[in-house]
Amino acid sequence: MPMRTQVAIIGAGPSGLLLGQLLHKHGIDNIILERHTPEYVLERIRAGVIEQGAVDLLTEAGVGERMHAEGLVHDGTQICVDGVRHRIDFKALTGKSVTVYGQTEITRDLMDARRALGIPSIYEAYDVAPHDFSGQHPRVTYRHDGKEGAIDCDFIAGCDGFHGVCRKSVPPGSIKNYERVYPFGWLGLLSDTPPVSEELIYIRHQLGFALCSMRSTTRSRYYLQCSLAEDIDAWPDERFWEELKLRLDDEARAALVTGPSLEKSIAPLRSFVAEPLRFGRLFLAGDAGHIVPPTGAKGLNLAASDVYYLWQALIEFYKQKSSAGLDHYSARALARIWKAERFSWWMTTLLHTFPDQAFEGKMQAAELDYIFNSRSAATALAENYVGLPF
Ligand code: RFL
Ligand code: PHB
Repeated sequence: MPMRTQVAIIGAGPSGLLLGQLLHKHGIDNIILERHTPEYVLERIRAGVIEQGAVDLLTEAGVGERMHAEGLVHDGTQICVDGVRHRIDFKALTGKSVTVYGQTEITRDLMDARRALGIPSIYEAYDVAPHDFSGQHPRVTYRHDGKEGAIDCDFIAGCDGFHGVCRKSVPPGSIKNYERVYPFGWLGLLSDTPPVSEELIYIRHQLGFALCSMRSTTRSRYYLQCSLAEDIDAWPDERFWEELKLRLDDEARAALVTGPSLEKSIAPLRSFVAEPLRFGRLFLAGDAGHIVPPTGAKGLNLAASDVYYLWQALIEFYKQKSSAGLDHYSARALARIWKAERFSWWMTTLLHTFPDQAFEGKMQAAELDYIFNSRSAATALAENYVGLPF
């Protein structure tokens, strides 16, 4: 006998977990199917910067307590060009701040809350497949513990990330993909060492971009622009620290505390948007529908705004018997997604070293000079970084 729920959610990343939590709070049943174990999901080191809108939504979902206690509120960020640091004062320019609180912690808070409420999740669900979403009675099939399973539902939420199954299940003629792949990646290192600065430092350097970020006052996260052909085994910790030092300004170099890495990985940089995000009763949310390069810190925040629109639409459907929100989901979400895509592409273009750097470099220098000397230009950066409204 198949199980039955109102919303079958595929993927237990931040999108799926947050949607499930918000729906449950409003009496809408949901089941999450996740391919990996909870431990595996928690081991992925990803986002660190959370916009106020996402903070508010997590608070609304009832999982804000630890984030409010442990998250670091940042009123600005630093941009370092040719060894000189400039500050973008978010608070003065926009009245808003961002919160530094790791995606791992958000995921843990959401997982703990879901478990405590007894909302069903099936981890290690293999061969998950969405069916019949163009009609009124969708179904999700999967394999778990060696047995076949099926869930009948009203809607399927595809929260299964960029490599998930939902987007791939849509007939090719009904989806259009927009994509840009960048000619470099980010080599990231996490360490239990105090950050070099109280605020993040985005560094433009002739050797390549670098970013000094953090997870807490005792845990740092650093990134180096690297070649896509780079082999992680060629980067012992010592080599990473030496390369980072070359890209830092004097003050940061003097303040840098090195230590053993807790995690080290290479991520490619990509801009990607699928249109539309709705296919009958299947909805894509988060990385399943779009990817941004990490330079603007927008990925997780976009996942939160998608979830907000989808959650509101589902409430409208169940409580007010109106399909209007569902009908508008794709257009509403995409309007915000494309602005974040533009900002992330622009930040990436502004700060990285490109193969044809002679002309690009001059453009970058001119634009940075403009940002540091024009309140309007700095405000445009700050307004996008702290997050456009949703
Ligand atoms: P996720 O987190 O990829 O979760 C998708 C989940 O779906 C599961 N799954 C399946 N389950 C069942 N069946 C299948 N066939 C399945 N296929 C996949 C996966 O196992 C997984 O658990 O997507 P979600 O929930 O949409 O969340 C998106 C965010 O994870 C992502 O946008 C951010 O991490 C991006 N990002 C950042 N975002 C920010 O807002 N601020 C940042 O500072 C920031 N920094 C980053 C980042 C991403 C990075 N990398 C490595 C991609 C820094 C980095 C380095
Ligand atoms: C991070 O801390 O992982 C991080 C912060 C800011 C970014 C990207 C990643 O723009």
